[in-house]
Amino acid sequence: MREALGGQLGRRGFNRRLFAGGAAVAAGLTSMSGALPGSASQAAERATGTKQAVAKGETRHIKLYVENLADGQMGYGLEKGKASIPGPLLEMVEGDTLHIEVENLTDVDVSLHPHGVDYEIGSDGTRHNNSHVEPGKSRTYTWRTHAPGRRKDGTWRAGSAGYWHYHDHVVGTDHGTGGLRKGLYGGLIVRREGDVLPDKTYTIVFNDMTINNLPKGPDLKATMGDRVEILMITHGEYYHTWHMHGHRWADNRTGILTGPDDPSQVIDNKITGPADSFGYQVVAGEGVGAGAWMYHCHVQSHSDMGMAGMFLVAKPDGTVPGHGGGHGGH
Ligand SMILES: [Cu+2]
Repeated sequence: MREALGGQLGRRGFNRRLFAGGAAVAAGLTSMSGALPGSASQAAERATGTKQAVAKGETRHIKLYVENLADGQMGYGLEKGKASIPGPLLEMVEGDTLHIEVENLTDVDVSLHPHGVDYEIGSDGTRHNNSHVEPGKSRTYTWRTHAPGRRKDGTWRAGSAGYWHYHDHVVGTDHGTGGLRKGLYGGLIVRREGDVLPDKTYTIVFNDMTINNLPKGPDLKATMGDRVEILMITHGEYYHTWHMHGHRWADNRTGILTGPDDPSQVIDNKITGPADSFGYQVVAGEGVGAGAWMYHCHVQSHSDMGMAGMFLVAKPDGTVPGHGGGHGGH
């Protein structure tokens, strides 16, 4: 559980302002509807009563430590001694810039390589352009993001929003094969202005035959009605399928239908290969109630070998029906 919450804990400190901003806009809309810019009021129409991402074009600086963990594993952490697998969940809104100073507390070269965001070659995190970090040293990587926009030639340039991830690219081999295997990976979410914000986010990584480098999947805890976000990432040697019992999502950027005519397929199972990532939100227990809802890889031999865990949806009194008589424990 600690591993699964690593990102959550990191996010709480890192992203509090984003959530506060979203809440302020949502509250403002109830008293000022019609007086707000188009994108914000359209977002409110889409999801009245939810908190939404607000684009502020912020530039932030954070520090990320790379540390050795028990059993030869490695992790990223926002504080010394707090490295986790997966590493902390990093969140941005389109237009934000993030400077990440990586300090290497291990005795091998490490790096930070992102998917999805804009960065110059010096922030690539690869050995061939010398953008790795030697033992005891630090290096600052810069990630930028942008909203969708029209190019001069009239074509559309996609925005940065998406469910992405970051990882080491130099431990073991020049592709970071050793770093990925040992746990040097984490989730990165870039939101678009107006995106619905979740109550909590769980980062789940199928890494070879493990989930978050654990022999079996961690418990994902929620209470009925919570808006729970899943960021699903795959690393390693195998293809998997991600399946969740009792809950479904739209196979689009956010996992949320944009309207009754959104043509996105609604699914509860998705194939995923190395370095793929996707995400979505569900309302815990919606239409099905509280319970110990299983999630697992649906490749049968994989689930039989332990690639499974529980989405524990508690009643308001804290009990989880059908789960050991109670409080979400084992
Ligand atoms: Cu699998």
